[in-house]
Amino acid sequence: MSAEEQVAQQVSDLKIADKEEVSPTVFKSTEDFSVIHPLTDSWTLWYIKPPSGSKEDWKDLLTEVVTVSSVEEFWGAYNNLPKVSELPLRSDYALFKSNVRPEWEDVKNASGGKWVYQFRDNKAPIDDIWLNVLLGVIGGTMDTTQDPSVAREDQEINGVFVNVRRAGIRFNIWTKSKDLEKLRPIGLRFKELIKVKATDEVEFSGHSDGKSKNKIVV
Ligand code: MGP
Repeated sequence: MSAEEQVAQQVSDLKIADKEEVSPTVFKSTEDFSVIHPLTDSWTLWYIKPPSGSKEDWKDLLTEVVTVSSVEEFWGAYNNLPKVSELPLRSDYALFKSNVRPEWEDVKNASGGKWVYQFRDNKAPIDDIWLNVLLGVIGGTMDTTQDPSVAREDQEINGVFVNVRRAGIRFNIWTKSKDLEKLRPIGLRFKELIKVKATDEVEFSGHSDGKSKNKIVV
């Protein structure tokens, strides 16, 4: 089995293993340690396989792997999936709120954009950085708009991508809007979570802005 087939097999095994019985949550009991810890949102992990030819439809590359709604489900999924460093070139992982597809076309992404940083050398601890990004997103520490005074539908982060590319591993934070006042603190927080220097720049661009227009850096 090739490395690429092994990754596909692990992804599909996890899809089958997903969801056993529903357990009581921590809100029901503060003493019973078998209870589960719900997340504020459900998140879906997607695997995007490398295109095998130039004519392949983007939609055919996407596989919905697993949806997690609790801390325990998150670790169950994370511990059974290939690490980013084991993925084939030109593949991606994406983790999105379960009501948003990881596509520009989704109505919740269409007016938004993404903060991006690409590690151009192969010395960065990519697996640790991706885990940091995942925890920052599901735990709500990445989304500086996620405080109790902000309505859920006004929160900015829809999801995150990691792209495995020859030029280097690229991390992307997809946002709902292009409102820079709200997005600048998220960009700065993103820099902290991926542990780049303050002088390194992360770049924001809108999904509909084209290649070079309207790029903002922090
Ligand atoms: P990419 O993964 O964002 O960048 O998109 P990459 O691989 O570095 O390549 P480049 O083209 O930006 O230099 C790769 C390709 O995947 C795009 O050109 C699209 O064909 C397709 N694609 C990626 N995304 C995130 C989408 C999407 O949301 N919708 C559609 N329709 N196609 C997408």
